[in-house]
Amino acid sequence: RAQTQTQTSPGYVPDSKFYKVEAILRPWRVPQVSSALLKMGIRGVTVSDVRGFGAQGGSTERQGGSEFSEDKFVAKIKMEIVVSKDQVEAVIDKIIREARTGEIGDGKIFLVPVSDVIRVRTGERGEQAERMAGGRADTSVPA
Ligand code: AKG
Repeated sequence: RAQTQTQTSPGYVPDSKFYKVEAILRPWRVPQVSSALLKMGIRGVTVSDVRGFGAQGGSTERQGGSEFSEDKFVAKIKMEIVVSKDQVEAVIDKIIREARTGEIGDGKIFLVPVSDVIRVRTGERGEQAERMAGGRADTSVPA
């Protein structure tokens, strides 16, 4: 496990079947994170180029008395992964393990309940849409 302070389980309130793990990460750590997720069987990952700042106001070292301004946005990657509840903690642990340097700017993870998952190709919903499946048997729209 990563050398981090691990909080006790949040109990997932509001309770949901699916959650989006939204991670704001250092761009150069993203290939390492995504290949680790692929290795653990995660197949749906969305990434976006984003810019932002957190508690440090975009500076790696906070200068005494200095105010942050809009030009302090730092380039990050937002990685979004929707998984079923039982996969949430493993995904979070993996992201922390692969993304953490221990320095300011490692990013943050947000956990968001997801109401439903719908596969566009088939119209499947819920667990059918979330699980990895393919091939012809999977192409018909359920009656
Ligand atoms: C923050 O604004 O909270 C930061 O961590 C700035 C440093 C960085 O993101 O590289």
